[in-house]
Amino acid sequence: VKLAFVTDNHFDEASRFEETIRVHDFIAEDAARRGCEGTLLGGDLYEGKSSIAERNAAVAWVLKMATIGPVVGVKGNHEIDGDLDVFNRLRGRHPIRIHSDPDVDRIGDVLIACVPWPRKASLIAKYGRLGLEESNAKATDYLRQDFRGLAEAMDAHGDAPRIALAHVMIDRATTDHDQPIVGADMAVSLEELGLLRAHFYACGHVHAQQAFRIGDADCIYGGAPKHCNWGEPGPKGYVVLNVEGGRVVGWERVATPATPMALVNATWSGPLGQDDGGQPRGFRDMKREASVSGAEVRVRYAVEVSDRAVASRAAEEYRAELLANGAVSVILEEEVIATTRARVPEITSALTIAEKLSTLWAARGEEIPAPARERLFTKVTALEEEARAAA
Ligand SMILES: [Mn+2]
Repeated sequence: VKLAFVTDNHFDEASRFEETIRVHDFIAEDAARRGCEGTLLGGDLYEGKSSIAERNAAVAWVLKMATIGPVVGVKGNHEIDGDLDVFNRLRGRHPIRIHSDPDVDRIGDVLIACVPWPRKASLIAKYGRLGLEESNAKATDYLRQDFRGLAEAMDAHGDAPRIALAHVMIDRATTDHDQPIVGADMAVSLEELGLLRAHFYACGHVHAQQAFRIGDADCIYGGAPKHCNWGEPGPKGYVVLNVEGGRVVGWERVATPATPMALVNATWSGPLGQDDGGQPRGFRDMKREASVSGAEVRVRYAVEVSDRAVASRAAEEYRAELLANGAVSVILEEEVIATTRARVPEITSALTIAEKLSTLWAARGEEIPAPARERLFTKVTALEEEARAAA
């Protein structure tokens, strides 16, 4: 039997909603075409509390997945308590069950240990009342207790294939640098996950695709099916699991036709900068994380205050060039450099703040018009006197 494993969907009306729907429609069609007979959902179906439009889109997609076989899912850290209950009341062609509590489910003869996002507070509430320090240490013990319990519950079904479906932060996982951490609570180690004694670990939460080993079993992050944030340059997709003869015998990542989000970083080095290596004139240290063709591009460039206007004009030119080279859209973002200069020695010998400012401006070669100079001095002197009075 083949199962589709899809995770970190993030249906979000406020962010590239059309793209999300398009990519999920692709998955529904592709999974059906490949002969998948069930779906595993790894959590974070929503970005936050669901809106009507998000619910409609997510429900429509889950119902599509339920036409090829049962849908079994776990709650992630992004969903609000109770927000997923509606799915368990849906009448699809096949059953739909999303678990907000740890439980063993099954699709055909495949056992699924369902591990929703673990929270310290709910573990403590489930197993006992403790003080804060004691809680932190105990929560991990309780989580292990949950995992052992799920493994034993699967033992009761004999030698069936066992998949762990978990929304968890794995200790040694690397997140894409721009993935915001939401509801960060407790991380689990591969050793702890291993207590589930599964033949395959299908994990959600981290959007970057990666794989680990737990004993003889593969443990993977399915990764998000679309780009959710800038700075997620890696490939996007879902996973097809192949279960035969009572074991997970293979798995394959399927790339989705997700629109890339390419981040370009650069530093403004002045209009006389060298135009080499395809860098637009005036910029240096340019780093592109992905091809800009067909991508939504963000150009983030560092610039000193004094160069903002000229850099902005050059960035606009670069923007036009990227669009001509096939970028879907280009956002320009300037990052003004906070200049930390070496201390000007004369400043220390100047007595008042006004004198210090004059010395600093002179050292930097900055020309401040007399009226502005006067206004600043008046304010600074007032501040200085007030501070002296307070001291
Ligand atoms: Mn998550």
